[in-house]
Amino acid sequence: MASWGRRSSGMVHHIKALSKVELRGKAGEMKGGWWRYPLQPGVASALVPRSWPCVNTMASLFLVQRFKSSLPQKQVEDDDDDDQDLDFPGGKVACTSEMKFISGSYDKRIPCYRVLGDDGELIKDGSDFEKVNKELAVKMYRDMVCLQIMDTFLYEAQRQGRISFYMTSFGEEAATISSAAALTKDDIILPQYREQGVLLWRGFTLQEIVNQCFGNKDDGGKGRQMPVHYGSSKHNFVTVSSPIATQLPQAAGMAYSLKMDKKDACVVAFIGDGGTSEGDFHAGLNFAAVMEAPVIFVCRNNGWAISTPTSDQFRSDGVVVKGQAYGIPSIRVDGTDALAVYSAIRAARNMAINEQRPVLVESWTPFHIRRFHQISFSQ
Ligand SMILES: Cc1ncc(C[n+]2csc(CCOP(=O)(O)OP(=O)(O)O)c2C)c(N)n1
Ligand SMILES: [Mg+2]
Repeated sequence: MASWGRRSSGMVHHIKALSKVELRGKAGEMKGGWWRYPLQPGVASALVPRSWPCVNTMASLFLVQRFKSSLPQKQVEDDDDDDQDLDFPGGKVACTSEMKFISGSYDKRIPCYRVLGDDGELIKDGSDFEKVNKELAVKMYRDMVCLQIMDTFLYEAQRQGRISFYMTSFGEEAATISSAAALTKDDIILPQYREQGVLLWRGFTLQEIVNQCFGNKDDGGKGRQMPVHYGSSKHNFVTVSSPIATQLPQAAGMAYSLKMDKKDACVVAFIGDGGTSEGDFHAGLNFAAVMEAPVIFVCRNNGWAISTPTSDQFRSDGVVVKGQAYGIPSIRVDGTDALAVYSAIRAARNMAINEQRPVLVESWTPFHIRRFHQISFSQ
């Protein structure tokens, strides 16, 4: 146990040292208006601005036009005879003599909200996004770099047999760090297992992460959990639970308790695309919708549940449309676009708290980073 302790503290030292070097080394390479930070060769990137054209001189953040949220449609337009309307729970429903099945898909897929293009420039002047000040932006970038370096060390440690299990966030740095940046520390996080970036953002130290993964004497969970099953009440981060999707019904219930206590906070439940194939995903969304609970469901859709592609999991247009089916306002966002994720989560938080209702965010992260890097079991 003592030797594990020594090894883990050495690792923390290396991660910290590399984080600094990385930041200094890359700074000289900044060119152009916006800087796309390469995460790995061939890996999609998080986007970071060079000159921060969006920086707000005031310390606070600009207000952004809120996404419109609509209550479930109560009244269906009716071009037939009004007398034939059916009065059904939820509102009147038009009658039609035409036998017509609704389609299983839309003509067009739901668009993906992006602020930054592949070149790192704003896609469009006047884009609908929330600007960040320089201090916040630098912290976002620093934590993304730190997260990737930490992942590299712990992934290698797993491959070397030092720890039994590890989950990286490669390609998903912006999806988690930008989400964390958009929240307050009163917001309660229910993670799946790949959201260690949120913990880092909230001040959970590298040493605490490594203690957990090594299950050493300083681990807050006393070594009783598998690696990556982090948790910290101090950071409002509920311990990772091995059976995926169980956190969703729990999130709905927890959010309902915030609602009853009239708290100015929401619950944020993360889930992978694979998690949406579990019954708990549907139970959680429906429960939250009916109870009008202030919870944000963030689905990191990376296209795979270990080796099962999304095409073998569902035939819907991804995950975003499932929210609509439950009467939940939903958005699809580019999970590698730090500003888009930040803006979407800020808007979702406003909506969840001010309107006291759930919101679903489907965050698309790179589909081509496969399990070899993302999941490390001991086999
Ligand atoms: C209820 C349950 N079934 C199966 C598993 C095994 N399992 C662990 S990770 C995983 C894949 C999850 O994929 P996804 O939700 O897309 O997350 P990703 O790893 O892609 O981030 C599965 C099936 C589990 N942990 N819990
Ligand atoms: Mg997945």
